[in-house]
Amino acid sequence: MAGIEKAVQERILVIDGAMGTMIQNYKLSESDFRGQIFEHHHNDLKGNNDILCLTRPDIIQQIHEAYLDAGADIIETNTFNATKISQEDYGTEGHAYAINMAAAEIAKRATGNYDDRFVAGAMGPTNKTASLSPDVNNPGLRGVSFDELVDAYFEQAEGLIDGGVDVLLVETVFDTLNCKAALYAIDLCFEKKGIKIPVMISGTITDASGRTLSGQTVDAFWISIAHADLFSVGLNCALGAKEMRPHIQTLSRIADCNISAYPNAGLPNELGEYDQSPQIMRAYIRDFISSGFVNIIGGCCGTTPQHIKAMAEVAKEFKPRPIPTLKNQSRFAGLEPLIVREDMNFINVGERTNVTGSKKFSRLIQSGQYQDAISVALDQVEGGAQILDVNMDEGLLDSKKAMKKFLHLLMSEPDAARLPIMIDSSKFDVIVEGLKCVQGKSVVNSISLKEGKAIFIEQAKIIKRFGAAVVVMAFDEKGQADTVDRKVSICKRAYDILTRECNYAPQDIIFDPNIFAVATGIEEHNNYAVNFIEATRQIKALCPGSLISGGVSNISFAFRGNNKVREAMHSAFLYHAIQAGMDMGIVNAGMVEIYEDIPKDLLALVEDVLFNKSDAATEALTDYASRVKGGGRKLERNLEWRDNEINKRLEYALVK
Ligand code: THG
Repeated sequence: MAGIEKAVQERILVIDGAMGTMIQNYKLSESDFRGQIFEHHHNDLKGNNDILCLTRPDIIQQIHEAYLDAGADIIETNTFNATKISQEDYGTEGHAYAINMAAAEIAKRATGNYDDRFVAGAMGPTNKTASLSPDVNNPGLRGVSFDELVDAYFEQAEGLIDGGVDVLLVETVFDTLNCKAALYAIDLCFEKKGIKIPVMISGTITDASGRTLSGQTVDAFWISIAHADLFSVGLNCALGAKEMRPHIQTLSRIADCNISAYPNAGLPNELGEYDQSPQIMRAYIRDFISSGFVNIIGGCCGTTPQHIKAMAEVAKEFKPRPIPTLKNQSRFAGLEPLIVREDMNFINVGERTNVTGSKKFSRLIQSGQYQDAISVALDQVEGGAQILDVNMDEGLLDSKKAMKKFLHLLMSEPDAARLPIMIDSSKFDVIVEGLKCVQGKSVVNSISLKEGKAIFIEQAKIIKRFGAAVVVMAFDEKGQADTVDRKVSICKRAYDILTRECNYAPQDIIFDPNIFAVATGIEEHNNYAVNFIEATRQIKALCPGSLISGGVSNISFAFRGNNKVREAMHSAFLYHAIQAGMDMGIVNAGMVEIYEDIPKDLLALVEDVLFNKSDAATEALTDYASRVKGGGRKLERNLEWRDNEINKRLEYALVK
């Protein structure tokens, strides 16, 4: 166990305060920032605090020592802006590695005089955001890509590790996609170096609504990063301790790792300064600690060694928060969380944002009408979809490009961005492209043992690095499983590989035992519904914690064009599959009718087909179908409510 892991079990750890304000006190000039190394640098460097690690290491070390003297257990390296992305503002991006390495060495030197103090390598959010457009007129635009962030964070992590930091701290996270890129890079870096050190994450809530800048709630933020085996998660900066309180409380309830909080010294005044005194701040911190919210506390903007001293005194009085044991639930997230609770009947995954599953969507995407294609997603949300399946697998499309463009636009549509995304493609590079566009915890649809175990493991590990859950199809080297035995044995084999060799939580595994069309006229197809339902029952028992899903509309492909019969088949099939343990399904959201509402004569015919009750079942249903051609329910978004007066509109919106 690393020293800090032992220390955090014994006491509440104190993290240091602001670096920037301490540097300001030295009233440094341009030439201090330049030193000798940058004497002839083409840009002004004043204000590039991180460059002081190279040009005035003496000052940075003094500041660290002041915080250590005040009682800080953890000091942060002076590297908040030391990625090549942020350093570009000063034309010093070529020095990023050197800054990080030097910063770590300075901090380590400072802790050298103490036992049991730790250096956290600070990794800021960068000055760019991967989830938001820098241009209001072009919501699909992004100022930085996932790959660029991974590249920059990898270099920073490597410099910090080479300089000897004890932990890495990804902090002031305002966009979870940036944070996920940092986690991705850190994981790559650990793999390259064959080491692992603790990782801390600290997000920031920038407005009173309790969301990150990129729009996530605190619980969605946690769900989106919980894959990374974190030492701690917490919040820093922003609005100060008072406003942070409810969000730290939430995190401390839902996160099964250490909790950190290092707020600003209150809200900034008109001059942008922070003036909460050490005494006042101590009271807030005492409240955090005595309420059992935190394991690590400290200060951000406006806090000084006096503030840290006051906090260290309070920290000594209390025991650290015990880490809670959480229920093993499947959790997904868009801007908001989706937690699969026991009392939840079924999760609807909207199927229509699929170029092979909707003629309308396909036409809109292929003609480049992406904004209109978004309305297909909104219709699914309105129809009750809780996850959106997005598929761009069409020969005439550049699927990677289409996936990226559509997801970027979708993410700027608040009503749709609330939902987790199911990234659906048979091409793994399209899936990876999709994963790079979403900040939440997505579901990959799908992987399988089709091309053997080695490729399966390779893909599973990449998905895990992005923090997504995964749909596994019952498909192996021999082909798609259609019998109960093959469905069950393939899923069990995949379950064992994922949980034992890829470190997957069972809750992140969703099996799809293949829903195939019945009543096609081919006799072998007649057992397909029964086989799915029976396999579901057995897989749920054999693979505890995992979920079962399937493409429900496949079952009725033989009745294309006859929505009345199709909808009856879908709901009757779901009624029985859910009882057998099916947890979620890809459906035409809004078009799944209630089992009890299916006309009894139709229901009898449908169930004869689904349960393969007689040789005449297919013919009887086909016969019925020919008499009720057309029909089916219409899903229309009625926008009349928008013409009402304001109170009625609000009422409608609230009820919705
Ligand atoms: N398992 C998993 N993923 C899947 C499937 C699955 N993804 C795709 C598919 N199967 C599920 N999605 C759909 C989407 C639409 C239809 C069927 C399955 C569908 N569409 C109408 C049709 O083809 O008749 C479209 C009509 C129209 O264009 O309006 O039926 O099994 N993991």
